Amino acid sequence: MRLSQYFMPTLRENPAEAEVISHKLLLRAGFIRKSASGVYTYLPLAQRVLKKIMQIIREEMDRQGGQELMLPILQPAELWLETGRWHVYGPELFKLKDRHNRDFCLGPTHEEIITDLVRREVRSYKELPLLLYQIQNKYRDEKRPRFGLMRGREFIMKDLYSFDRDEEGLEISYRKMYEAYTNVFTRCGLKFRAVEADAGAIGGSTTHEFMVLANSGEAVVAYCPDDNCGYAANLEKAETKFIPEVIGTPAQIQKVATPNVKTVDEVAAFLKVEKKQILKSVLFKADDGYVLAVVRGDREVNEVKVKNQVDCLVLELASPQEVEEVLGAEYGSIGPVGVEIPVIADLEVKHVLNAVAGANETGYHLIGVNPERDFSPAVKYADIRLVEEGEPCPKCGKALVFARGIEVGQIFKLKDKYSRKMGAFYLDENGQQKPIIMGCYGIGVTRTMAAAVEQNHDEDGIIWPAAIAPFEIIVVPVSNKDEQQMKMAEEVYNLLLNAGFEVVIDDRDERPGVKFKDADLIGIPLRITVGKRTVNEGVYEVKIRRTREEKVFQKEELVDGLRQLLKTL
Ligand code: 9G3
Repeated sequence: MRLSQYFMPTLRENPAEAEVISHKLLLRAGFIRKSASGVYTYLPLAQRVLKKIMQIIREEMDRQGGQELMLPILQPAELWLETGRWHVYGPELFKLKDRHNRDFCLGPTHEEIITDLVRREVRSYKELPLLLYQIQNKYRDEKRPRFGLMRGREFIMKDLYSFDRDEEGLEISYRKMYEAYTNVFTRCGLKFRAVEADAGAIGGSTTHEFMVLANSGEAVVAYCPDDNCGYAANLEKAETKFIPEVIGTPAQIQKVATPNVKTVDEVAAFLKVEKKQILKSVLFKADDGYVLAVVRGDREVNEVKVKNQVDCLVLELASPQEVEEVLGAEYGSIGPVGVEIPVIADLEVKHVLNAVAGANETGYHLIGVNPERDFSPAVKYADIRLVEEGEPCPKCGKALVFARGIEVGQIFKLKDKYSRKMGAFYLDENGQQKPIIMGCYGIGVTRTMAAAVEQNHDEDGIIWPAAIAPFEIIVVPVSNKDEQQMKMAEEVYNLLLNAGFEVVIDDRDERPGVKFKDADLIGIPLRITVGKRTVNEGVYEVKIRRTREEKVFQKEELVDGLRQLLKTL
């Protein structure tokens, strides 16, 4: 490929609208353009990267026995009404009508469509297991599309669905996908971690997220530094290792005035107590009811853990007005003593024997609170707090380490959630009808491309891992005016093409500085400079994008030398 003809519109300035580095660099380097909010055009450079990622995914899915198919993007409302998800997802679904006024949506995911297919076609245990997948555009009308390719409204996803006879079969399919995903992200040259996650709205038990590690990631993962232990979970899921710490000795409960003292820090300063002696109370609205979560003042509430303790569909923070209505006080003065709504307290709370808590009267706190004595007997104690870095690993006790990551893959056990709702049954060896046991497994393809940039860049631009780089090598003649340089550049370009490399030549009539800057920006792993030294001494300077290291090769050494180098990048 010749850069003089290549459709690669680069930008000199950083685009103002881009909030994250991958968005900035992919725009600047001419990989993507925005078409509408959360909708992007992938230019030739991006298409090459995406095709490589998709090829790796296809090979790894096929290796595990996956069969590729293509499901419709346009999906009839009837199927979504069967599972109830037409209304659950509401405005996030892109809905449309055909000329007969029939309702459709653009597929945000394909559980309904594929379960419909399988319930019609699969009859017997002999036809199971099945692993079916596709790579396709997905549509989600996000409230706030953000961060470029990270949260688009149209994006590419690989989605695979497994169909098994029973849970043992599902376990095997799940492990196959875990292995496939590990291979995919390893082959893409990305640093990543598989972490336990909360199944949340999807339901089911076990779930793992595959996180590309990057400081800009939105998600926090907690992991054990000991590879033999291997514990890793996202922050919402990460369990705490409960170590009872008795704080204080029982005292008489008393109400004290704490005017304008609201936050835990203010209470600690005003009453001259340690933060861990204070009880922090947070009111949640759980469907139509309320629940009060209580943790020690030096801890934070983990909303996901609270939700798992409460039998409800939606759990959200109560508004200041709701706090007033339910507890009769402002947020800074609420507490668990004497309330009529359900109270869930963290395991540690029970051991604060002389605690400070809001009095449910604005401007007042209670001191000398003893949970066992003063809370309603209906209180429930559970792990509902966020784990902190350095706390003991719940599995082996070593100090946990935190890292930031970007979720690029997720694997779920759906079990019979969809097959029961939609009537996807099979007949077993004894002629008995049973629900098909399902799993679903997704990789965000366009998000993986963006995550690769978030993880691999420097101040000059992108640094593609060789396996997913748009080109492996860029040949740069320093001066287009120098006929000898141009001739030698063309020669080496053809030599490398014939040797099977993915190579591009920068034959544009630009100053060398511009060419070098663009090569760095686009992020091609290896750059070969053809300049005076090449003409005079017959040597080729090879610059490694990632390390900025320069190596010098004779023409005869070039093909082998580049092949070796690329293996390491
Ligand atoms: C919707 C809308 C948004 C959604 C969903 C449905 C997320 C939805 C979860 C999944 C689960 C798995 C197959 C591949 C692996 C992940 N956002 N999810 O179900 F209608 Cl609008 O997509 N699906």
